[in-house]
Amino acid sequence: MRSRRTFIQNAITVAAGLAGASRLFGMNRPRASNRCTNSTPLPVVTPDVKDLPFTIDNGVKVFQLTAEPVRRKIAPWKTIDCWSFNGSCPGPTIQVNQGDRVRIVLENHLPESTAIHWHGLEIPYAMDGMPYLSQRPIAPGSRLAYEFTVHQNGTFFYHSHSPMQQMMGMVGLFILHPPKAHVPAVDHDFGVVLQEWAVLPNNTVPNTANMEWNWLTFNGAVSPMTTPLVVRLGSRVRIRFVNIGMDHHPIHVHGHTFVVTGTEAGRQPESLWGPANTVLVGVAQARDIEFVANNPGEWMLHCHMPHHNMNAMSDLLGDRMMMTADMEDERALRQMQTLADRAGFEHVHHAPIAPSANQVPGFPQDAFMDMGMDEAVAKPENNGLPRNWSAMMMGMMTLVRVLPPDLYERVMRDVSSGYIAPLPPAAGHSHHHEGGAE
Ligand SMILES: [Cu+2]
Repeated sequence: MRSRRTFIQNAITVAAGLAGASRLFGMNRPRASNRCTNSTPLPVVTPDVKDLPFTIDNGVKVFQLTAEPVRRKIAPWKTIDCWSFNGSCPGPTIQVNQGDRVRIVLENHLPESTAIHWHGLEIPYAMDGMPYLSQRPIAPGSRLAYEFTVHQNGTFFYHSHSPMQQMMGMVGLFILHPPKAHVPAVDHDFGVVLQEWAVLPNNTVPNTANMEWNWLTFNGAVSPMTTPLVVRLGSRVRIRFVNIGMDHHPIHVHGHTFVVTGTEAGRQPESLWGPANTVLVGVAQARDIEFVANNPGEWMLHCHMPHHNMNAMSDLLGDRMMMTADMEDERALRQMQTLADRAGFEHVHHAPIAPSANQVPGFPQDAFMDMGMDEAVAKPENNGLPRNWSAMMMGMMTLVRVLPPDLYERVMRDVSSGYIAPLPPAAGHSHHHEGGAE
């Protein structure tokens, strides 16, 4: 129990997730991106989040969830106190098959009562998770079993129905697989949970009553700590987004055109698949997008709300102020280095500014905000990215790495073995001392 509580999600690799999911579905799938030959749906990979294992009891898939507080590292320099399922925020991903009978036992280790709602599932009223209506609140230290048969398929989620507990992080993906993969079949299937947090400067506890959010996460991590989605060039990719917060998120992918193949109610008819490159994932909604990754590159996938692709967005207070407090280039750089030393970054640099910058009304806007932290977020999935790639990666953002087969194989081998490649030489990177001001 203790180890679960202190479990740090960002140590989990995609490889572990894949291996776990393959075991979960009893599949023998040595290579992640091979299209299924038997039309069995691929397990969904939730980067930075584990799958929830199960046992079988008389044909019923039995899952154990524990609602409990956890310290979650959302950025290399920011850890928050949120509420979780099984020490995971967002909660572990549940994956079952359409038609399965499932039993989910919720044990409450929170200091207050709770319950779980199964968002969008057409299940008996008694299982709906509504305290005082369909059930008694689950008191601290007690447990309750939910049991139902799932007859739908698609991207669903589970969450506490208490608004404040939701904003403390109590949500997780609930994937219902169809008996046969939807056509056209995908080669990669990812899940991404969108969350926002209001953590005031020098605090670790989210302010769930706030209306202004300063940390925006994909699967519980802000960029550049998010683990990229690594896909093979030419493969068909599905990404499932779920939003259980206070804000809407227009999710945008670079370099590709996708279709929206599903909502929180399951698969959409093909006649509704209009082309797009941005999908609005509203509160309480799920959206599945699919595209052919036919354009090689390190493509951004991010919420396009300007403040949602920033970290520590808190007016000009607190932790953001640390980076912008001094408008002199040299002193600002020293301040950034001080912060970086404290947070364990190993190098800091930023984009060039003009010698006359301080005479321009409005300065600074972006200057001093982009901080490279490649070392602090190094992981096999990032192998081969250019030096200082992490500098403009912030907030609700990750990369879709569309890699040619040889490079894809190499990165996936690294993911399996846990090998982290040395950073490429710094030579080519832009720095204000190296020719920024003409
Ligand atoms: Cu957003």
